[in-house]
Amino acid sequence: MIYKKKIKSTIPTIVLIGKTGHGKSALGNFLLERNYFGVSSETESETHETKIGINKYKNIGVIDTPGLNDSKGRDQEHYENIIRFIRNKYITCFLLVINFKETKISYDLQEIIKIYCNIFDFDFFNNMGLVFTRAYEKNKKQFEKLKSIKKTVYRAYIKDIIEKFYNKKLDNILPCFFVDTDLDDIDENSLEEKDNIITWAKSFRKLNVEKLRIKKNLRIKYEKRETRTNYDVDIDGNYKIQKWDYYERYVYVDINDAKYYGSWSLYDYSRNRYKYRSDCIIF
Ligand SMILES: Nc1nc2c(ncn2[C@@H]2O[C@H](COP(=O)(O)OP(=O)(O)OP(=O)(O)O)[C@@H](O)[C@H]2O)c(=O)[nH]1
Ligand SMILES: [Mg+2]
Repeated sequence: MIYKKKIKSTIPTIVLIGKTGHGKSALGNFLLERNYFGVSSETESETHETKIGINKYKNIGVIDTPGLNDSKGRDQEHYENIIRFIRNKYITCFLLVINFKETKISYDLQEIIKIYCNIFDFDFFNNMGLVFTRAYEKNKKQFEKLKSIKKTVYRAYIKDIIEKFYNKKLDNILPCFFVDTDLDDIDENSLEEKDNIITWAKSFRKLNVEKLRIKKNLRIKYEKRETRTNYDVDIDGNYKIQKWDYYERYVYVDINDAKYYGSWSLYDYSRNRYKYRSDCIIF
């Protein structure tokens, strides 16, 4: 029998992340220079599996992921699949995909960034960039102005969310790329940005994705155990019974630092019975 040794790919690979419908799969196709990932034509979320594609000519890999904050409540399933999938890949960077036409940083997007902070590691965000899709504007001057606003506002805001989440400062300045990923009508700016993205993605070493663990709940940052003791005394004839009851409960802290309390449950007890009154009465 011939055993084929599986050689791990060392092609630098980008992971596309972001909100449903913002254009991850379309960007994936744009970077691969062919229609490979399924792109949605409606508002329904399209991608349900994490998938890798390779652009052999540019020597770059792209991983498309399902958007989180899915309306059908499949976030946990999607998250677990993403982690399992990327753990053995040669990941060098992440691109957060944002729709250029959105006029403000939605609550949803903020929530999603916190989820990514919760499921990935701090180091990954030093290798993260922002890609604005649907980035086109007839008026060049207006386009440059909008790009500059996006860069200033989004960079600062997203950096702040990440740094607050980890309570650590990023080295990264969050590079911003602007593309219109329509393969049938590619403009010069997008072509240039594609090369910029690929060069940027190749400038990093592999991230340590093997160490990622799967959490039971992608929105829970951490859980901690709290205990309390109940002390009581019972009298039984000439005997005193000292009673200690030990209770525990779990406190869950979510990505917004809100706390949820589990119910108290008895996990141990002890009883101490001793005579405290003599049986005979002395006159
Ligand atoms: N013209 C244009 N259309 C875009 C661009 N990016 C995305 N779209 C369109 O936006 C819709 C959603 O894009 P998708 O790539 O499917 O979005 P997604 O982020 O993969 O969504 P999920 O798979 O649901 O997470 C599709 O109809 C795309 O054709 C862009 O840069 N230009
Ligand atoms: Mg998709």
